[in-house]
Amino acid sequence: MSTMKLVVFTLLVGAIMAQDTVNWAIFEGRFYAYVPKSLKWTDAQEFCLTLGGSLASIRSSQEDEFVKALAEGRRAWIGYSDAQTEGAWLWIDSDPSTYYGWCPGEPSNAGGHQNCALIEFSRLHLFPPRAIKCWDDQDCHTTYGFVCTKAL
Ligand SMILES: [Ca+2]
Repeated sequence: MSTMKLVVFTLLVGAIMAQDTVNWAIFEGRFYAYVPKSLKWTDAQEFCLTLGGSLASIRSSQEDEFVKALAEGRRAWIGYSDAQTEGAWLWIDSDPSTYYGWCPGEPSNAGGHQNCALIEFSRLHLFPPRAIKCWDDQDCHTTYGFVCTKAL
């Protein structure tokens, strides 16, 4: 096998294997997948790009619940970041939505370096006492699974 053929073959197998790691689900006109790979936020976005998508934007409470159900209680990066300008949270896919599902007290920017959002952060709600799952900002270099979306 020539080197070029080997490169093409390797890329092809790589693409097929990448596709195999995700199960797409459909919600209101988009594909969504929870990817159980532990990656930094920028690497997660790169991985979503290889699947023809992007880290997920979340635009309503219904979509929030759907995406959380996909993640099955696991923390997961979504495509929301204020890395460019502190406090100016933007969706990586440029979605103009202003919906958010932050936990009480979040985004905290703890330590001055929390610029990426994840879902399924557990927070104890005191009155009435119950565990709630909501968004938290964390250090973008921390590794988590993540949720990709792509167009149908
Ligand atoms: Ca935080």
